[in-house]
This record gives sequence, structure tokens and C-alpha cells, in this order.
Amino acid sequence: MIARRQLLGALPAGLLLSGCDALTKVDTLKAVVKSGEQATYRWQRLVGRDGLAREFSAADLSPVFKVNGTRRPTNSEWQALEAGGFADWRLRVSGLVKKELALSMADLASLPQRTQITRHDCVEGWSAIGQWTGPQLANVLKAAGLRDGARYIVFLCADDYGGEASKGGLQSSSRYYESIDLVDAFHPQTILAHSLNGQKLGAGHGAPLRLRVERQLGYKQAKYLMQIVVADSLAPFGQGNGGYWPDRGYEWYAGI
Ligand SMILES: Nc1nc2c(c(=O)[nH]1)N[C@H]1C(S)=C(S)[C@@H](COP(=O)(O)O)O[C@H]1N2
Ligand SMILES: [Mo]
Repeated sequence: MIARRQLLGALPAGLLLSGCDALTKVDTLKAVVKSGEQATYRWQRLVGRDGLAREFSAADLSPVFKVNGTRRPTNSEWQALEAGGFADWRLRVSGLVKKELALSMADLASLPQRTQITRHDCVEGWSAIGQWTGPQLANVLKAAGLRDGARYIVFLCADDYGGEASKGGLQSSSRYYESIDLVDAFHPQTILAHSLNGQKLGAGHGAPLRLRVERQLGYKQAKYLMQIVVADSLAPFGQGNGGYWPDRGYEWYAGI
């Protein structure tokens, strides 16, 4: 017979409570989901989050790569930059860095480039295989130099995104942002992509620059990058959960 203590040890304590009110049950479920997310996180770290996402060949490219979320930022700053061919756009790198940077597209092009053909998986149930090109985020971070306490890389985007009722959660429109930890930031397939399938990114796919973090789901792939902030905490950004969709109930760590 399995000892009762062993059984109890395997279950989240909250689930053993009877007669808890609805609110407590919801909180308990959230805690279980949260512990599942943390388990995935720890598991990937254990079995090697340095492992590469699968790369495909040119023959596998999807004929159409769907545009999802923002299709074209509506704010005048981004539209003016687009009208100027992004000549005046700069990627600011700030926060816990030794040297703040303001990189032009030419600066980014002067770094070693990586090209990778990967599959993008959106939580909404579609996937697409595309070829992405750009410098590795690691080299940009090395150029800036991380200061003590650096734990997260936060990506601030140009677009305000309005929540969609069909997707649940908070529906206020707010600035899109995302964040990753340093393991993902220094992963070799984590790049700042300026091109998809050999063409400069159009308005739909995140011009002029977007994140590709290939071990994670679609919503982590922040488009329309404006600024990278190196931080010790996610609390000051948005509602504190590390991203536009994480602020609306999606997992921060969306490992696949
Ligand atoms: N700035 C910004 N980044 C974003 C989004 C967005 O609306 N705004 N949508 C996300 C989601 S849910 C997905 S699936 C992908 C879609 O990228 P695509 O339009 O190139 O297919 O971008 C992600 N990054
Ligand atoms: Mo998505």
C-alpha cells in the first residue's frame, strides 16, 4: 500500500481542501497552472534550454506566413519612421548596461548575421515555417555589457494593441511588450530579425526589427522593436507580468 503521506506529497496542498469557496478554487487552479509553468521552465533548464529549436530547409517554407496581432502600428512616431525608410529609427538599449546604445539598421547589419528556418507556433492554433535573418541578441548585449543584477531582457514595441473579446482577459488597449530571461537572451537562435524569407520585414511582420526566440510561442516574438531594457525585475513594465499577453493571463514562459 502506498503511504498516504507519499500520496499527499504528490498533490498540491490546495486541492486537498474541501468546502473551499469558488474564489479559492480559482486561485488554487491558477496556482496549479503556475506550478506547471514553473515545472516546464525548470525541466527545460535541466534537460538543456541551450538545445536548438528544429531548423528546416528551404523546401519546407510556408507559401504564406500569416500576419497576426498588429498589422501596422497606428502611432505617428512609427509611421513617420516608416515613411523615412527607417533611416531615423534607432534601437535603444538601456537599463542595467555598462554602455547605453542607439543602433541604426546599418549598425545592426554590421554585426555577424544569422539565418534560420524555423516554425512559428501561435497559441491560436496556426503555425508557419519562415526564414529569419538578423544579428544574434547576444552580440548586442555583449556590446552594451550587462551590469550586476541583470536578469531579464525587456522588449518595448511601437504598437498599441487592443485586446480582442474573443481571446478573453483584459480588453484595454496598451503598448505591446515582451521579456525573456538571460538563458533565452544568449541562446544562439535568439536573433533580432530584419528579414523574413530574404525580404526586409514589411509592416505586417514587424518592420523594421523583431525578436525571434525560437524555443518559445508566437506571442513572445515581439514585432516593431523600439527599445531593449535590461532589468532586474519585470514589475515596472506593463502590469508586471512580463508581456502584453502575460498581463492577460498567458504564461510568461511559453517554452515549446
Ligand atoms: N509588437 C507586437 N508583437 C507581436 C504581436 C503584436 O500584436 N504586436 N503579436 C504576437 C503574436 S500573438 C504572434 S502569433 C506573432 C505574429 O507574427 P507575424 O504577424 O509575423 O505572423 O507576433 C507576436 N508579436
Ligand atoms: Mo500568436
